[in-house]
Amino acid sequence: MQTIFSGIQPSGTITLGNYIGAMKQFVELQDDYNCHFCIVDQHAITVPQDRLALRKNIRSLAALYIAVGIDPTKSTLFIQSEVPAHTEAGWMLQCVAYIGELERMTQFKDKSAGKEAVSAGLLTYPPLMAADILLYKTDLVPVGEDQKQHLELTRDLAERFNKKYNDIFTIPEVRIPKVGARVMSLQEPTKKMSKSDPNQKAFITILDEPKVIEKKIKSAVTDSEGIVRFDKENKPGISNLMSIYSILGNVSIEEIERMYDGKGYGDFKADTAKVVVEALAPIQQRYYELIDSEELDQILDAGAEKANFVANKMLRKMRNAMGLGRKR
Ligand code: ATP
Ligand code: LTN
Repeated sequence: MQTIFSGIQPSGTITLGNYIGAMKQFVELQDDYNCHFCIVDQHAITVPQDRLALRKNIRSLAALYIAVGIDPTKSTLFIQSEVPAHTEAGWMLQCVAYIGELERMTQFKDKSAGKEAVSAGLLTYPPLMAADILLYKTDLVPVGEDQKQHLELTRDLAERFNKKYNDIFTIPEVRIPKVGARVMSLQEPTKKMSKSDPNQKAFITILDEPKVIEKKIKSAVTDSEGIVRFDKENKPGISNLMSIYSILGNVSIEEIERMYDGKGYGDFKADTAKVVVEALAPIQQRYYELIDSEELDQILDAGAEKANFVANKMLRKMRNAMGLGRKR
């Protein structure tokens, strides 16, 4: 069986973008792969976080993984900071990475733009991500489109390490969904939907209540043409809503165009909201059952134990390859 690794930052409640671009595919893949899903809290602290909010978001993300359908008997679910091998391997890979290539990462450029104080961790974020992936001999990394560049760097670092030290790493492939790889902001549909967007109206979280979802979709930016037609370039707002409808409602884009032929944006938006509310209802119900349960702690304890075991084996190989410490 091939191995999968993916991570999500506990930087806020996950959005429809995270769900459609990442989590939904995790659920579909877990029957066919040896899967590891991680709550990457060490990555979240590369930007300022409130400690209480971070704690809450970590637990909430864990519950959401289970609520969307991750089965802990099939997949390993764990918190990154509970497996210290990640930061140690991340350090070693920082020493393999070049500053120039890290400065070229678009996520770094986007997140540091216009900021007065930028943490060094924001720059060295990708080698830590590479460590996450490489520690588990990962074959496949399912992520949204925005992470493609980080995956290319991970492959470069793995190849460089293999050549320079010892051939120990599997070179991972990226897996990007065909539809929904880039769910756009509801307010600026040329920008990706992001959970850390300061404008709350720009994203729908997976825990938003029906009324909130209706409101956000109603106020989503569209165009003045008034025709429900898929055209990403000229009609990014409507096309984005159509993609969301299509994926969550299991209806093709062509079918949606037919269904709303001659109807206005009002009807289309109201129905899109309905589709979203219905898709999220069972997830929300399971989430509230789990969030304060002991079951969740047991799942995370078991996940950390399994992950520590696997990661430590690779970490020992890395230390040996680089000549750190004494031979073990
Ligand atoms: P932040 O706003 O804190 O940077 P984010 O919302 O961009 O966070 P991440 O935690 O960085 O989310 O990403 C988790 C996963 O969700 C990744 O696989 C990423 O590619 C995917 N993802 C994030 N935003 C979108 C989006 N708008 N459309 C599709 N996939 C997305
Ligand atoms: N950088 C990713 C989160 C992330 C990740 C990973 C994804 C951290 N480590 C390992 C896949 C594999 C993000 O911002 N979405």
